[in-house]
Amino acid sequence: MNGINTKHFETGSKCPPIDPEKLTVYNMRYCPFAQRTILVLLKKNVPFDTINVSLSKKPEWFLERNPLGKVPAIQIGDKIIYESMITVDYIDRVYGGKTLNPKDPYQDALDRMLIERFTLALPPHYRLFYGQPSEITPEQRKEWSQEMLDKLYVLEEALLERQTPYFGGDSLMMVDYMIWPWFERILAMPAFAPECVLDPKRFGRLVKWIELMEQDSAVKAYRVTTEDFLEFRRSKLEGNTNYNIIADRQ
Ligand SMILES: N[C@@H](CCC(=O)N[C@@H](CS)C(=O)NCC(=O)O)C(=O)O
Repeated sequence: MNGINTKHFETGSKCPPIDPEKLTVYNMRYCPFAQRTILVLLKKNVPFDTINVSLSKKPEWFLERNPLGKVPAIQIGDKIIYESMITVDYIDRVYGGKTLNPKDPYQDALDRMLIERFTLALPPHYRLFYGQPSEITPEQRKEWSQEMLDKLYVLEEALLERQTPYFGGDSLMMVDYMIWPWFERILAMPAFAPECVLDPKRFGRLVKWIELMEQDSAVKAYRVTTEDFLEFRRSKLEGNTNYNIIADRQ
């Protein structure tokens, strides 16, 4: 019924019918947090419907379901769960298929701490991605790019320490999916911040990890192209965010 590339519902819209037997994701096609949830659903082959919502004109019924007003949220019957990490843990526990969280509690804790440390790279990333280019001096751009790359170095160190191709070990696990969405966006950054290139001399393991992740079927199924990210960014910077770039092409 409601696919991942459907149009985004806005304020004043009517909520589409919800199948009580099926999981529904409240999503926004360009949200990296919601992407975490979708990747886990795809990987575990959980059937789901998607309701895409506009975040600049949020439907009233969406705010009733998630008082934080953020995507992702999931609904199964009367149950509503929000916050990306909470949704993926729930899905991993409740649905069959490959278990993505590590069974060992210490490994699980190490993975979660790594995700927290990775998020320190996000403030400079967002400043560069959504800051008005006319208000960012070349010096600031270089400084923030450097800051982002320096904070990402924790990931290179983790792969070195773990001596495995994925953060989750020899196969792709939850920690990999929790980090991945921002890399699709980081790969689009050199178009407007040429300093934001992951130099394989410094980030050899991370670059190989990106190549492996790009082969994953869930990642491929939901991937947004660099061109579409740049188009989304352009529309947002112009103050008229276009959530329906992909939907309008369907
Ligand atoms: N901590 C939340 C963050 C989710 C989030 O910030 N989502 C953004 C879109 S990428 C959002 O819904 N923003 C709408 C708003 O803050 O009003 C999570 O992990 O799910």
